[in-house]
Amino acid sequence: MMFVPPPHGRRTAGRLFFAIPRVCLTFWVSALFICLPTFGQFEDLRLVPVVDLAGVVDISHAGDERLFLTTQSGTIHILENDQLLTTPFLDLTQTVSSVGFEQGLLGVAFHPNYAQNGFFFVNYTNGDNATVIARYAVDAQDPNRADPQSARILLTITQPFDNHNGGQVKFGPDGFLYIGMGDGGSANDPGCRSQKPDELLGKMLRIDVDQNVATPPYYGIPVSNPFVNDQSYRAEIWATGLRNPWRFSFDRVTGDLYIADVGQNAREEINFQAAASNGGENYGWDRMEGLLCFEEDADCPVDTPACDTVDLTNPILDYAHTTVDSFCASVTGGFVYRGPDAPSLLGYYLYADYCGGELWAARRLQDQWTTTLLTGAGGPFEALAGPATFGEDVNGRLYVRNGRVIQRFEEECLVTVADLRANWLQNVETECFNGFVNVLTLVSFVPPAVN
Ligand SMILES: [Ca+2]
Ligand SMILES: [Ca+2]
Repeated sequence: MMFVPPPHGRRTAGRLFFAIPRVCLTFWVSALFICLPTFGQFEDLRLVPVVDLAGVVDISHAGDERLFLTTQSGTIHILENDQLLTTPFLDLTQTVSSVGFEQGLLGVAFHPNYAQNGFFFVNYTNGDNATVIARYAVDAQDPNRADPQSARILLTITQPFDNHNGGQVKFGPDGFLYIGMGDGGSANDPGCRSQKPDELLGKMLRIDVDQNVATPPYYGIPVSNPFVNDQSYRAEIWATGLRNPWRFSFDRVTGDLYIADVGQNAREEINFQAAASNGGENYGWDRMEGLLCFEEDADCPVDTPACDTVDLTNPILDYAHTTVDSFCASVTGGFVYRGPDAPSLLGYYLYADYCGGELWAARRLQDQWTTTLLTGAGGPFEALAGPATFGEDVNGRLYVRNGRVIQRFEEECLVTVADLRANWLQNVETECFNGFVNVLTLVSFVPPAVN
């Protein structure tokens, strides 16, 4: 293991004086502090290196304190108390094909009742270049090992090209497994697969893994899936019109779904689906790329909505490739921050660009989405190196891949609620004065129930 120093691990003595001008205004209203945002809100954020492990594309947890790190080449490793266990949890390198740049073991999701049933689900590319969704179980004798003989294949989805495989699998707050599928690859969705109702490509899928647990296909269709009564659709489809959803996540507090969709040559986008959604959204590809019109294929279904009509759901945020500091642009979706370590990020959705290394924090205020660049001039971070994935642990701590290193978001001067209550005056008047601002946010923060 190799550790590198955090890029911004500064700690300034005597910062009390300098901190005063940017301390937010506080009021005591109905027993709640209200903290107005101030310029420089994010300046005490830092990224703390946790582990050096090459090729991580998924970071997840099983409902306990361990972190599971998945490499594109096909291994799943356990990080326990920030220490990497020597033996992988599961080694699928002989099963997974990662020949193509976007192929490999791309996602892992642990069953909401993992502690009882030991089931987890993987998304990988097989030797035929197809996407496989498979279930595995933990070893009955060893909680840090999976049983490689336990594999049950739920879905095998043919991929016409080796790129745009999506790859994320996650359980929603409804207990169903969501699967992000890319459009099959090449460029410009040559088959208009994202809009075809009988194709699983270019879609968000939703399946019930608690049906047919012991018999093929080892899943069933939730009766509330949006197209179960339309025979022209595959019943697994939850939403359509995606190009290459490279990372989606659920806000662990609200249940809202955020889908980052990689664009073609012009725009990268973030899509939002409220927790109350009944599904069936059409996210537009390839009629639209971000907020721009794209193309009208002759082989699209005749009823495919036209660009910029109400039947398409526009992204909440998009950005131009020309704004990214790189020859390419490729969005990596993150999470809404709900952890204990970085209070200034609470409620913000974090996302990054894999090519340029930019990192943003977005939030909605009065139905307007705004985003703040956290990297480069004026931001707390330098550009990240190939941020391929984010990940949450059981407590909501947030991690990001930066080069080979997995790093955790933290705030430099953090005072805990317990600290504050024990001796708040001391905390206010000592070197953690700036942390006081964060504490105010922390006090009003209600930790979410896990799973
Ligand atoms: Ca097309
Ligand atoms: Ca779109």
